[in-house]
Amino acid sequence: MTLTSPDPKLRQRFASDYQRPTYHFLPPAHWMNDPNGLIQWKGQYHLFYQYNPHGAFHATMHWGHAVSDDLLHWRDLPIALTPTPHSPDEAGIFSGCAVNHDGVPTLIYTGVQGAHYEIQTQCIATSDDDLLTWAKYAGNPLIAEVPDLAGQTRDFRDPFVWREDDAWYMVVGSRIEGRSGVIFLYRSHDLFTWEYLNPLVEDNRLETDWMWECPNFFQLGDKHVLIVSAGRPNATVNVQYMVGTYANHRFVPETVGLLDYGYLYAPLTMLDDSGRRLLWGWVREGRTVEAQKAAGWSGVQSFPRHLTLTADGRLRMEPVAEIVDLRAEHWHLADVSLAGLSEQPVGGVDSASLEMVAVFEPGATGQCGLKVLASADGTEATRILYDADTQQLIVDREQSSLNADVDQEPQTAPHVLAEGEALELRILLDGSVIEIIANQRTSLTSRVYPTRADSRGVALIAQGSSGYLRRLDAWHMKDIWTER
Ligand code: DQQ
Repeated sequence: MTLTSPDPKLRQRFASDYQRPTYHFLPPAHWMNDPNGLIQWKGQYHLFYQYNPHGAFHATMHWGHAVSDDLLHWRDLPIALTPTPHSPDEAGIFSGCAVNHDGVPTLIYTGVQGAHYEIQTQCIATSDDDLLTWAKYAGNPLIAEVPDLAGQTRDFRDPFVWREDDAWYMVVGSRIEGRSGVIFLYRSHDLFTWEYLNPLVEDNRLETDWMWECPNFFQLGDKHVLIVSAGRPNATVNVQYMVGTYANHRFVPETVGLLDYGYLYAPLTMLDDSGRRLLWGWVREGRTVEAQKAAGWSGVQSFPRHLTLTADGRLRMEPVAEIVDLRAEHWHLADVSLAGLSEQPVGGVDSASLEMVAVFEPGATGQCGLKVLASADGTEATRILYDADTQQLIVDREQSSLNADVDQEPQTAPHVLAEGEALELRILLDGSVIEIIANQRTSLTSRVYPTRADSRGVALIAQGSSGYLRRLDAWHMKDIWTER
């Protein structure tokens, strides 16, 4: 079998699509959703992802594959996993993880069967050529049955595997019929034979009556963290995290939070060689299925984030430090009183690929923030605001696009500042993607689809604010596919 990597020139056909990100990872074309199988192998970062090679819509899931030396620039590799007819993965290869099994690169994933993916089983594949080609285990599936406790047999997916003491452990996402999401915990001594232990979390305190998918479970500092994506067909989805303690195969959450208040979904983490816990997530689209098909691409990976814990046991998130190598032209503004100010353009900024760091003293009342992706004639702009009265982050998308068919409703996230704490906004703007992380702990990912090529301006904005801008730094970001 000859395997070819996607032609890098494939990307060029999107060169004039200014809604398409240029420094976030996405495949050369077509559909991508969850990150899968993250692993650092011989120094290189491997990113696999849910991929439909036949178009920009969710169907026939494969695992796409890319590799990076620096977490910034990626090289497309051949598709890693393809559904095999008359096998446990004949209808698709759903999400999963990668481990180093005594020197053998190993992928563990969910194989699905049936027109509605009604049979979901856990499968394994290995590589003997440094992750380029993969052989599925002839004895698949490894786990064919959902534990009885589930009361249903369909939703059982997204294995996440780790090494603990002298055994392998696996968590699989599922739901207990009529009750809640659940994470099932398994143990193995050889990675092939698995013994079901118990639900990882006994006392499910999260309000979700649907399944928990894409579990991640890992140690962070002196705590353990469980991340689950709470999925529900045709309804709001979100990503929740729990920080707590783990003993005797049971996890007891102490702190619960939302990992993101917007479009980031189904994240996956990995431990890299330097000991960093890194996270990628699927940034969903905010436009119609037809618009995605017409564009020829759908789905973006969030910029990799480095996870640590805050002093009060919440998740701290920051873009990986490597990001500074993408910074190019720089703009700086400092010491601006917001009293009486409504708008002050940041002169010269003309970019839809920006990293921004803004530090405000927001004052006791009113709103302050930034206007981005602003057209010269004022018809398009997106407003990223902090509302001091309600202590909320707001993304106002009412004017983001002249196209009425894209998501335009405002997005909000509660963000309470401690007494005297400044507001720090870290913003990664890239075409139609805006990742906002406030004070390293509140994440709001947005999608906006400006229609005008000149929607690239930035301004400082305020309304009824008594606050102060300490500083704003903005950098144009290099295109990871064409610039070094
Ligand atoms: N996406 C995959 C599933 C997973 C879901 C299918 C989450 O494995 O549960 O594409 O987005």
